[in-house]
Amino acid sequence: MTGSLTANGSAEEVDETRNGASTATDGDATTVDGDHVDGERDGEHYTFDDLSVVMGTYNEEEAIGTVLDDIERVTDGRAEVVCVDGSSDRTPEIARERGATVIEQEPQGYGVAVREAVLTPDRPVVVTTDCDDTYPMDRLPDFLEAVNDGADVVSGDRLYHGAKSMPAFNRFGNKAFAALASLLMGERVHDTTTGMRAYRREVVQDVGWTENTGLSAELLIRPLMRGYDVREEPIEYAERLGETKLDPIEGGAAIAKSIVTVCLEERLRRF
Ligand SMILES: Nc1nc2c(ncn2[C@@H]2O[C@H](COP(=O)(O)OP(=O)(O)OP(=O)(O)O)[C@@H](O)[C@H]2O)c(=O)[nH]1
Ligand SMILES: [Mg+2]
Repeated sequence: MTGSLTANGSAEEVDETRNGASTATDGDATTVDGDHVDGERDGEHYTFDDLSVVMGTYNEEEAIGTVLDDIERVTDGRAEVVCVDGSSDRTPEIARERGATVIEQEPQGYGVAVREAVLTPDRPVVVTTDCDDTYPMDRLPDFLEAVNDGADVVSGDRLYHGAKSMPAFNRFGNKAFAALASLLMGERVHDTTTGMRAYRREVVQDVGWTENTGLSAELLIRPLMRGYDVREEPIEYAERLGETKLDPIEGGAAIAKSIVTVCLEERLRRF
């Protein structure tokens, strides 16, 4: 059984035959072994009414107003917004004022918050973002379109356009994480640690998640290695508003460990 990773950076059209069904996708389609059978979709066409945008929020009062206003503007107020919040500043008040659902949680790290955030919605399409105004909410329509085109996971690739606003150390680290994951999966991925992705809800519900700081990488690697249709979508990446919540050294080591652990676990579960 096979799955596919499609990098939407190139415009070449290819036909790929999977599980006896023929599908056409944009970009270079390559396959990895997995166990997810991608059946024909029942002509579902999702709109913003089917979309939840979710995020962990931890003292993001400088940015949250802008991020939520952007989501409201781009989706005509139709997307649901869920914030899993550990803040001691005005972040949750600002979120509630703008109609978001706020779930309070003691701060325990990125992955603990984002795992709860992705598992909360009952809408069929879930998009993650950071609450720091780094990710382009203007691209939500493109992410939804890719899901409507058959993608199970659409992963925002910050490095495709160079990510010049990213600190050089982080850029180097993110490239190294992608190289490590690609090597271990036998499949080229370009950005394993991005915070902006769209998921079909079944994917986040069906896979068990174990990582904390490394959750972003896990959310890409497990679906890909299980044969889901995972596509990378180049995105612009902006400079952060407010303070980072990630220690680059400690966080980087945790992410590298998660990548190795998750890739090995996924290889072992094939036997
Ligand atoms: N609820 C909650 N949210 C968190 C926690 N840690 C991080 N976050 C949120 O998770 C998102 C990602 O954290 P960032 O600090 O942006 O981490 P990063 O993107 O790796 O680092 P930057 O490059 O500085 O943006 C942000 O929206 C944070 O507010 C936490 O312990 N609890
Ligand atoms: Mg961030």
